[in-house]
Amino acid sequence: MGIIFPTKIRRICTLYNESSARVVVIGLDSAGKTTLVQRFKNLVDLQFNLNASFIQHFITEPTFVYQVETIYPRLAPLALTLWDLGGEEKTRTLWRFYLTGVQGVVFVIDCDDKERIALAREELLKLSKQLGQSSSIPIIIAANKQDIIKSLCKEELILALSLPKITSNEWKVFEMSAQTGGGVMEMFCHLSETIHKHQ
Ligand SMILES: Nc1nc2c(ncn2[C@@H]2O[C@H](COP(=O)(O)OP(=O)(O)OP(=O)(O)O)[C@@H](O)[C@H]2O)c(=O)[nH]1
Ligand SMILES: [Mg+2]
Repeated sequence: MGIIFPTKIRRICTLYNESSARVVVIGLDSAGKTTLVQRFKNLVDLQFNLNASFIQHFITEPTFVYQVETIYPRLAPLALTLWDLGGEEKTRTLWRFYLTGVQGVVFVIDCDDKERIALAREELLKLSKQLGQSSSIPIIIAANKQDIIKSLCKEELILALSLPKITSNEWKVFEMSAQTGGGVMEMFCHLSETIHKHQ
């Protein structure tokens, strides 16, 4: 037993080449960013730990500035260091300071909050401009809260954000629910693979 365990750890470390990609998780307040990061962490925990259990509900507080988590998903080419930024109005002005050296962006949208879709679009446009010349940085749009029946679906969201016009960065929309976990692992694995290809 004492020999097998370190070997497994070494194999896992080799798989990731002990490196991680820097990613910002951005979006309006209450979009579900912190829940998403916690859900991803929980799903990865379930991949590795037989004693782990699915967490039904996360209790979150509005994020004050930022929180950071490095997460190592099984079989993804790169681990992800996720900078979960606060989305409240006064905190949004600080987002630009976290974009230096970033390799990927997850822009989280509450698809049930139709009244603020225009505001989310504005912030996404601003972000895209701030990324400036770094158009090789992939932007993942997390169409969150799909567990709520009246949420905008992927096609409706693409229209509402006028996505092809808004950014010159490579983008992709994932329907998901941080609450149920649906779509979460697929989204982060896609991001890890895309960043890995760009390296
Ligand atoms: N129904 C549903 N509720 C969700 C989902 N994701 C998050 N929530 C809820 O949305 C609320 C806000 O979630 P947070 O994760 O704190 O949002 P945030 O984007 O981190 O917010 P700030 O830190 O203030 O920027 C919480 O009550 C979550 O339980 C989801 O997929 N479905
Ligand atoms: Mg938060």
